[in-house]
Amino acid sequence: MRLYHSETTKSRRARTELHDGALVTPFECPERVDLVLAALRERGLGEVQAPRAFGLDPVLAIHDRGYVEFLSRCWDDWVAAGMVGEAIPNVWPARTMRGDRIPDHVEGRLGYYALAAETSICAGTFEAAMASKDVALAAVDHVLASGEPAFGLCRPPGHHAATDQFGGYCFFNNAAIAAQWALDAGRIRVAILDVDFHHGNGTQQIFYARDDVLFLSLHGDPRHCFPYFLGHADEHGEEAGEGFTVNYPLPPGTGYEAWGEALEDALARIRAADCELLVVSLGVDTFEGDPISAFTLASGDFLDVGRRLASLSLPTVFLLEGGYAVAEIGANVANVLEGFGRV
Ligand code: Q9C
Ligand code: ZN
Repeated sequence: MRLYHSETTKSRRARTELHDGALVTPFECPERVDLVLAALRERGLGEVQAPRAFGLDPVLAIHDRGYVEFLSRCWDDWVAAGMVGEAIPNVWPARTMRGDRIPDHVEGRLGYYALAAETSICAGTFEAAMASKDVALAAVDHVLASGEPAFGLCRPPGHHAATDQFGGYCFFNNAAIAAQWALDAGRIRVAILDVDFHHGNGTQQIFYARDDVLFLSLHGDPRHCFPYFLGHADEHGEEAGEGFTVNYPLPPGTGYEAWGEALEDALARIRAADCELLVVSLGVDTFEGDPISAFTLASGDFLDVGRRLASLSLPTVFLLEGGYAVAEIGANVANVLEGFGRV
């Protein structure tokens, strides 16, 4: 399996995350990258390569131009406005106000382009997001060219990022950008299987009305879990996309047996859908030791996850999403990839 990694993904090191009413050191930290990389190397899972720079066009195929421009300038504008801490949104165009005017002031713009407040923007954030999508694009490009599977060590993650909103530690939707790249390279239909603990609200929103991307997500029930406002079982796509979104909301405390049953249902739907490429949004925050999540998968279960995914026999690209039990993140990711390769 080919592995892609960029040192530039570590150029974002936020100091603050609004968590439980306090500003804490962010769970989504650059150490995650080094720990995953070390585990992949130790297991000899494949050759590690750096991505080339793919530029902004593949980003603009998914994201709004004004949003990308906002992200590229946010930190400089924030500093120029004389702010004290990191850029944290604190006001939104909520239900009772207008959402059709984009403010000029960076504080207002932050709220307009944010879907949550835990993700502070700091120096290096845009550069890291650019490197992260380059990792995803290099990985999918390799799969398309060779048929061989690939893993992209994306960081920051992507699946919460919507057309014009960041949040949930995500800025560019790496999986969506990779899927669109495959479609633009001639693939007719792509499946995105999201196994991160959290619902992939951004990926769902991006493809909700489309029939060229089948999106399936196993996640903590939004009645109890972030992102709270999307990911219910009755969301199944709209217009041409009717039937091309499938959600498996599962209760907090779900273990591997029940999770695996949902996975088997998702795999059956992928088998039935005539897809030419599988993009796995690979979060390992389903792990029992994850500090902000509520499923109870054991490290060894991730080997079986990989085996089950391999049973699809599809060209497959894995892109890292969440996983915050940093001591075990390397072993958990490596287990999925080893299980996949073993079949
Ligand atoms: N205070 C990903 O896994 N907050 N994002 C959760 C903790 C946001 C997770 C509650 C979690 C975002 C890619
Ligand atoms: Zn997650």
